[in-house]
Amino acid sequence: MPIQTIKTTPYADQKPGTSGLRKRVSVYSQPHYVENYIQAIFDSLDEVGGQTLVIGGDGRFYNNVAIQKAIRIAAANGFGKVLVGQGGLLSTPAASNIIRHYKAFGGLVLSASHNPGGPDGDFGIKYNVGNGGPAPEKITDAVFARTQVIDSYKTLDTPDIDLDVLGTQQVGGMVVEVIDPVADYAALMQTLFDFEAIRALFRSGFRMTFDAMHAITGPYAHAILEDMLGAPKGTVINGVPSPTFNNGHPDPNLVYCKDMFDLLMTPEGPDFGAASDGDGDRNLIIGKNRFVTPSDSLALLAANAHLAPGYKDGIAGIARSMPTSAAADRVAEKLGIEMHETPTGWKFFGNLLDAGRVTICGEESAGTGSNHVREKDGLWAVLLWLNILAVRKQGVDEIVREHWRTYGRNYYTRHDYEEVDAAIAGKLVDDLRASLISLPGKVFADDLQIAYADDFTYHDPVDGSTSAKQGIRIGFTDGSRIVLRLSGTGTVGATLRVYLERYEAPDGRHDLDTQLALEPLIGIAETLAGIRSRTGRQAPSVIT
Ligand code: G16
Repeated sequence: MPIQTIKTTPYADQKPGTSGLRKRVSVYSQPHYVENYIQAIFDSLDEVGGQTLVIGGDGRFYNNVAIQKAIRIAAANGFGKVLVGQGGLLSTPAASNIIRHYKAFGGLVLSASHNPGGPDGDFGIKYNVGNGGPAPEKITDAVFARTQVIDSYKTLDTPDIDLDVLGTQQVGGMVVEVIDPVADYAALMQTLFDFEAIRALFRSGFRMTFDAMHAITGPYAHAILEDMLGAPKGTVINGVPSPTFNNGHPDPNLVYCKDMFDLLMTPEGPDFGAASDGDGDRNLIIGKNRFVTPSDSLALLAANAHLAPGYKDGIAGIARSMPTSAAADRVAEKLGIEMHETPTGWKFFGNLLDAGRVTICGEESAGTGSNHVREKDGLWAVLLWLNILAVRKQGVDEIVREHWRTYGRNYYTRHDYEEVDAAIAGKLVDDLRASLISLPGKVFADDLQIAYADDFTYHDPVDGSTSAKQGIRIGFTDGSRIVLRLSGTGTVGATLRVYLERYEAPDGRHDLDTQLALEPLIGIAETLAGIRSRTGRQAPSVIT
């Protein structure tokens, strides 16, 4: 079968963000757009001849089109084999596991995560390397550079392959194997968690609801929670993946899972509520009368991980992204283990996990995971919570309160200003950055005194690389913090994120309303950055 070399011209906007290249479907649908990007990825890698590539996505609109293109380009570039999930489906953590389990060269993960899908929604392509994790900046920078000069790509003139039939097919000289998307992942979960204890929990009448949000975790949750762990049928809701997420927004937060939250706050509601996002790497955890913030969840999972068989010997260390609250730091301190603060983006955890320096990682953006894969993992977090609940025989609220009495509470919130004019947002950040040097020592109401103000630079302790300009940190003498940065995952304009945190000691007040507890810091952020006057927004678009 002759390899076709197709002439093309570069697109200026193919710079990967926090997590791959996320754009509107209308952008991805432009002639050669997908082809350019995938060829640029392959051109930026070492020799791919004869190697195995994993491909899968969250089933969103355009998934099937992009997968067929990717398979042809992979074949034309000399890959020996492609492993693809049946129906083109693989959750992001399952894709990471498949790459690792089958020792593949890397993988293409097709998703725009929690962003809406459909013809007017978003699509995304991310390349993961052989450790199963997102490509490091060295590679994403090279990919972007390549997209700017690309003048041709390679493909084959072959019919679409049937993604619904398990087994092998041939595309040019390359084998394509369609695999069960769930089996290997479910087997991995069985090695980590005490399935018998969780089965007993469900037998005892414990009730949960899991919202798959019409996204990728439906098949995984049905198989693991209902079929393997014996949760009653109906525990998983919205469990059939839809290309448009049933016209919903697959972001498991208190805005898009408000119905579940409300249910959990009622006496007749279930004991436990959870949800995952478009591609299955984020999680939402709600107990009866208790929402657990992602930052607290990270700390709680780290403190209790030893109760699950996969972590029974303890954890080596914890890593969190810089804007994530310092709740986990207190756990690491007590356990006497390493604690790392990294830039936003799961890719920064890869080296620490590979080097065995940390076992559990997490981010304020509803992501937690461990060294079992190199992505955050929504269902993993849910199963670890279930394992902990089964062993401790306590409710979520009780466990959370005990945790605060031991470690103190980090009140925490994030205010997002979405689709702000990019130039205005950029200037706001630049001006704040320029003022940082003058801030230490300044005192505000409530005796809040600035201890340090900087723009976070990460020095990777494993490979020595440096990543600068990762977000503005303003720290106070009492441990409070304001963090401000621009999102790297938005697709329209700029999203300004303001993260606010205040520490309350173990014997302090743990029952305050979060927004009220953080009010003084919210005021200081406004004073320092002038968000309202500059953006014209009177309130954040989303508060989490
Ligand atoms: C991605 C990244 C995360 C990051 C999040 C938010 O999550 O994988 O590491 O924390 O975006 O990033 P930003 O603040 O730059 O928008 P996901 O679930 O969208 O892949």
